Amino acid sequence: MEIRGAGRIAKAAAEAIRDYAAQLEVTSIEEFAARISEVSSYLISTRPTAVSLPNAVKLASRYSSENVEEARQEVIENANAFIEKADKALGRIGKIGSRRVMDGDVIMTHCNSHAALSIITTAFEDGKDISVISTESRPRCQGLLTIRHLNNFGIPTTLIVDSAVRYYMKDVDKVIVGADAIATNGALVNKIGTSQLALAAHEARKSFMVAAETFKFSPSTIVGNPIEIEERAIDEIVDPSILKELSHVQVRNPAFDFTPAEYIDMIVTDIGSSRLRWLIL
Ligand code: RUB
Repeated sequence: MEIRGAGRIAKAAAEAIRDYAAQLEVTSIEEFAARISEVSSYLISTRPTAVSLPNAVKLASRYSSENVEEARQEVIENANAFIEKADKALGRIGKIGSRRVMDGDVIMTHCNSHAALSIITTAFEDGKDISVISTESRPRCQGLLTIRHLNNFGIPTTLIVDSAVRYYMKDVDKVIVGADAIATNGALVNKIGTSQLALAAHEARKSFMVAAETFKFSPSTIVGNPIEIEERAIDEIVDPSILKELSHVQVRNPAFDFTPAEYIDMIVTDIGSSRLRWLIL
C-alpha cells in the first residue's frame, strides 16, 4: 500500500523492471531470460486485482535480441515507453472525459483515482463551475487523499461516509470513478463500494462514467479467466484482539468489487470514450 492506485502500481512495476534490467549482471541470454522472468512473476504476485500490473510487466519486459546488452537496452526502452505512455494517458483521459462534464455539474467520486481526478481537475481548469462529493472510502480512507488533491485545485468538495452515497445521489449529476481492471464483457473492477455507487446512480438515473487507461483492460478475461479480488488484512477494519472474545464472528475485507456493464454509461480511455456496454479493444 506504499504504492497504490492501479496506474501508479503499473508505472512502479515498469520502473522496477527497467532498473533491475539495467543493473543485472549475467553471462548469457538464458540467464537474463530466467532472471527477468523471475522478477516479473514476483512483481505480478504483489497485487492480484489491478490488471495494470501484469499488463505493465509484460509490456516492459519484452525483448527479442539474443544478445544480453541489446536485450537489456530493449527492456529499458520498453519500460520507459510504458511509463511515458502512462503519464500521457492521464492527460488524454482528462481532456476526453472533461468534454462530458457540464458547467454546474456536481460529481461524485469514490476512493482515489488519478484518472478520475484528471477528468475532474481538467474540467475545472477549463473554467467549468463544478463541485465534488467524495466518499471516505473505508477502510483505508483514500477519500482523504482525494479531498486534499481537489482542495489544492480550489475545487469545492464535500466529504461523505460511504453509507451516505444513496442519500446524496439526488444532488449528483455524474459519478466518475477509476478502474483497477475492466473485463471484456465491460464489467468494472474498482474499489469496494463502487458497485453501490453504480446501483444508486442507476436508480436515480444519473450518469456513471469510468476513467481507465487502456492498460486496465484485462486480456485474460477474453478466455474466461476471472479477475481475483484482493482480500486485505482484517486489522484494517477492527483490532483482531477484540475478535478473541467473539468466537462466532468473522471479519471480511475485500478491497475491490465488480460493477456490471449495464450500470456503466461510459468508459473514458486514452484512445477515446465509448458508450458501448460491450467494449472490446
Ligand atoms: C485504488 C482504487 C482506484 C483505482 C484506479 O485502490 O481503487 O480507484 O486503482 O486508480 P487502492 P488510478 O488505494 O486500494 O490501491 O486511476 O489512480 O489508477
